This record gives sequence, C-alpha cells and structure tokens, in this order.
Amino acid sequence: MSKNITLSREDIVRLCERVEGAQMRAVAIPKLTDEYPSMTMDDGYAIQTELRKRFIEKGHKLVGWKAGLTSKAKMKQMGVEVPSIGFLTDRMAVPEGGKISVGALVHPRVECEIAFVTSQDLEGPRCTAEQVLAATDYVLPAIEIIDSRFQKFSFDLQSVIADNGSSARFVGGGRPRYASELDLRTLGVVMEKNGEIVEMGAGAAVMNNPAEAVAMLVNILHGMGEYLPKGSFVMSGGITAAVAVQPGDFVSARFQELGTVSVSFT
Ligand code: 0L1
Ligand code: MG
Repeated sequence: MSKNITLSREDIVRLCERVEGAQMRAVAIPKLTDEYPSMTMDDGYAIQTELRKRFIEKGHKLVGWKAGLTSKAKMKQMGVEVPSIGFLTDRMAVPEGGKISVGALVHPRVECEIAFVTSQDLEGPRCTAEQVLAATDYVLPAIEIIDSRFQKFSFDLQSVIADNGSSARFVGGGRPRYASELDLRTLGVVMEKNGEIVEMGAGAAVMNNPAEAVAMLVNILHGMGEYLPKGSFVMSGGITAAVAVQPGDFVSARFQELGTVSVSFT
C-alpha cells in the first residue's frame, strides 16, 4: 500500500520531538496541523512510529497496541469519523487499584474498554473479527487513561495519531475470560467516579463488536508494514465517552462477566 507522506524526514523528527516534549513535560501544545495544515494521516503515523522508536531506544518495552475512537460516542465527543491506533509500553501500565499522579499529565480522561491478549500472530491486510477471536488467548476489562497533549483537547485525526492516540496510562484487572465463553457485543459496563455512575454501555458500541476494532487495528498495522505479535495486549477502544478526572477521584468500571477494574488519582 503506498503511503501519503508529505512531511520531510526533518519535519517528522522535529514534530516527534515536539510531541515527545509535551508528553514528558505534561504541557499542552497547539495541534500540529496549525503549522502543517496539509499533514496527512500517514504523516501522523510516521511521527508516531518515530516516537515509538525513540521510546524503545530509551528502554521502554512495547507491550501492545490500542484502538482509539472506535465508538460513535467517542467519535461524536471528539468530532472525528475514523478510528485510529496507538502503541502501549510497559511505562504506561498501572496495576489494578493503583494510583496515578494527575500532575504528570496534561488533562487526563478515563474510558472503559475490553482488552484482548493474543496467543497467535495476526497480520493484515484483510484480518477479520473471526481471526482475531481465534487468535485471542483471553479478554479482560481495562481502564484507559487518555491525555491529549493538544490544548483544550482540540485536535484533528492527523495530530492525535502523531500524539500516539492520546495514550498515557492503562489499567488491566478484573477477571480474565476466554472470549469464546462470552458475547462481547452484549457485555455491559458501568463506570463510576467517586461512587456516582458517570457512563454506561455495552461492547457493541465499539464497531458492533470489539473484535472488529482489533481487526481494524491489525489492518492499519499492515499499512505501516507491521503485524501484531502473539502475546500482545490490545485495548479495543472506549465503549463510552471519556470522563475527565482530577486529584482525589476514584474511578471503577464494573464489567458484566469480567469483574471490576479501578484506579485512583492523586
Ligand atoms: O482511546 C481513544 O479513543 C482516544 C483517541 C484519541 C482521542 C482523545 O484523546 O480523546
Ligand atoms: Mg481508548
């Protein structure tokens, strides 16, 4: 598949450094398209790939991937119409019940997602939800903490892809289950913040079946010349809109059949 890269190598490195600086220092920056209005989604993925290489060179370990903007609620909330993907590293992982310092982030939001752990390699370009389910070891509930580095969470798809899909932290927990024992479409989730219900939904909100979102992710990876290796942790996308958090908040997501995952913010 031919890529529509319009940025020079120098610009890709420069924009990668800008995004990396914003992530490391937890400062908001203008969206990248303000300076490069004709930037493409492939340019965004080229910047994201550069960021991944830099993190790996610094010793971060790639543990998996995330699909983002995969539900109508999320697309409406963010004003985009196409899903995206981002990478996950060991430094983003937070244990179930753990604490996250809001000071290390710009303006975090939480969303509940169904995560997949794969037992076989998956490769595009025509990966299907059935192939994803056949290659899945188990599924588990997760909370993703997203943190767009763009001012006021105002961005477009090209910029958010460059910013690694707003990836910041993730928490896996609850009760892992074989996907074959569940109907992921009707599986319900209730998200509570400080004991109040703030969002609820069911798996079908994610592209009719969260396994479809993982297949989409594998097919985007193929376009980047990559595949999804076995043993990957993959988050399939927020079932509901994302909810803002601040210091002192306690968030828990109760998933039907999969138990509860929770995290607090300091
Ligand atoms: O995981 C997601 O769906 C987030 C994708 C990026 C958009 C955002 O920051 O809300
Ligand atoms: Mg997400």
